[in-house]
Amino acid sequence: MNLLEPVQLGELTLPNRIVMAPMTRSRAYGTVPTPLMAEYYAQRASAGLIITEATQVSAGAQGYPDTPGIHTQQQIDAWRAVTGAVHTAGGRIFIQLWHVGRISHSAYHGGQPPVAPSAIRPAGKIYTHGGLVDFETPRALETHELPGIIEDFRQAAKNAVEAGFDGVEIHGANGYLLNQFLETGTNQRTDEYGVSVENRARLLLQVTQAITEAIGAQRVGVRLSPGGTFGDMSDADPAETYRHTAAALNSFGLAYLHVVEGSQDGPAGGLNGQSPTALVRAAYQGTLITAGGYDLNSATRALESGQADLVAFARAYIANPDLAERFKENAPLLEPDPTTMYGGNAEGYTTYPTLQQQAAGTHG
Ligand code: 8OZ
Repeated sequence: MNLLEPVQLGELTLPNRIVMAPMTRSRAYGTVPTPLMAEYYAQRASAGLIITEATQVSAGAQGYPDTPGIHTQQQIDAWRAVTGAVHTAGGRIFIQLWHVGRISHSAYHGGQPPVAPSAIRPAGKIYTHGGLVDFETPRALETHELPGIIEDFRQAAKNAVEAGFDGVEIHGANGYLLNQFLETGTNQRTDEYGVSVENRARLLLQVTQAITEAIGAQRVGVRLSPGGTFGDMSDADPAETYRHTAAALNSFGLAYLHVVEGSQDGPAGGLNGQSPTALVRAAYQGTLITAGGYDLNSATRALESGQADLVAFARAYIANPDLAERFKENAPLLEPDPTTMYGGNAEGYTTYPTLQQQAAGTHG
């Protein structure tokens, strides 16, 4: 098994097992995708699958500057240009559906506090258009508000299909709303969404149920980050939380489950010595994508050992639009410029050359 072998993902046949991982780049126009974003994703169409940057399911779901949404007709129409460009270039693209929960600020919500499972303030600071400020204490969602959150995810998934996406990935990872419900450090609820792992997983599973009913399970993936600490996350027993959650996702017949190996904040922990991917592999019977600092060799080992079925690459895809070709040729990779990661213009976004352009000196 190697990265360049085809794989079936739902009803799609991917030409290789290389996935472009979801990455926030903060280059939307407000919350509307731009033609530059279409160019950026189309440049990366030789990936087996592209997963877009995290995208708000509602206005209230935002927590970073210039991240896109998929809840207005203008956003849907702008995304259609992105999916059209990727398909014309021969690619396949899922959109990552996102609600940030407490990782936000009242500046994004007309002065209202962000919402979360419980009123627990994250440690640290947050970027707003006004600069870096302290996090605020979020407002705990009322039980009767949760059907509205589920409906926002369901409608966003329908909008994604209207916009021409091949599928959606539910963002259950990295400390955002669905992850906040899953873990005990952020969920102190006493209703049917708190205390037991069955209850903490309920919102994620209800969102998954609503979306799979709306657009078909073969077009739906879920991303999890077992033991991750990004977003000031913690859980009393992450091994059990994620074993239960991964096992509960078996029944849907999803296109895939996507596991984050460690996070921007460092390695995952608390999993009884298991890696996040190994823990999920043992509990989940379907197709598994693993992500987190892989290179060609470690990714090949992950496939050969049966740890995962596909491997997602983030940093490598920032600076190497033709990553699949580079892997095929065993060619050196370019390094991303950290100063152009978030926000700005084409520089450090669509300006990284392909191998061919590099050789001809015609680009970048
Ligand atoms: C880094 C900066 C902004 C957002 C994630 C959506 O970690 C993100 C994100 C990461 O999933």
